[in-house]
Amino acid sequence: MTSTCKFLSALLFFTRLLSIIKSRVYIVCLFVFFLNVFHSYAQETVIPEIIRKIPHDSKAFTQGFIVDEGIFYESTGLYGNSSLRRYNTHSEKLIKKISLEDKFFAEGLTLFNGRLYQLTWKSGVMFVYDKTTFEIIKILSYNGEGWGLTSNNKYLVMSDGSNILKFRDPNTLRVIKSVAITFNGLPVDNLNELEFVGNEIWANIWKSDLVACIDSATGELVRWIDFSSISERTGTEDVLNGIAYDKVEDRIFVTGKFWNSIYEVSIQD
Ligand SMILES: [Ca+2]
Repeated sequence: MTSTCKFLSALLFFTRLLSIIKSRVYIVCLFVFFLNVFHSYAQETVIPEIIRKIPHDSKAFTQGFIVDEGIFYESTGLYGNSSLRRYNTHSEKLIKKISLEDKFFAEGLTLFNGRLYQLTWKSGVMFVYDKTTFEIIKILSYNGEGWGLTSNNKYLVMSDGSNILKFRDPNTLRVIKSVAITFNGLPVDNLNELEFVGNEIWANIWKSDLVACIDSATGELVRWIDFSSISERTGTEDVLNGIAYDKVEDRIFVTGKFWNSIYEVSIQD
């Protein structure tokens, strides 16, 4: 959104100057300045294209979303309605679902070393499940809130609603490093659902249709993806909150809380 604001601010600034400056030289210089700002905006923001739509349970309060071997795994939230579920990439019909105790509000979900890891919002509890049976193998604990979760072959990466991503040891949850995400020098808060896509971490920004693409090595925000053209958002709750990457077939899927569809999308680099 910062890019959009910058673009609109630049347009307004440019228009005002045109109205008060009569010199053609200045006008030409200002026009070149405006083109540079527009070029920067266009470079930093990418618009996705829909490849296909897949039905999604419109009662699912999506908090975590992954895909593995043609199977979606989804974590849904809310007290008294949190779950872990599995279904294939052609239908929302559930293959397996378990419900969490009413006291837990489920959050992010990832797959690491053949096990599913599921966060909870304010309980400081992370459940570790057998991927096939959904049996709880162990329960880990952490301080602070749990929002989004993803992993590579070494770390779990967690968000907590701030602009900080924490890289944690998968066995102990010890914080190995914390990275502050900024854009144009300003913190990018409300980092939520996460997904490793190659060497990048994609993070959707709570209550927006924007996804920040972050270099996982440096923490640099390399570009935005603006999903407003496909978002089913009508208010502040039904926001985009599911990003799943199929690294075998290089496919991206997105969905949101209470959305009717999962969208397989194409993103141009
Ligand atoms: Ca995800």
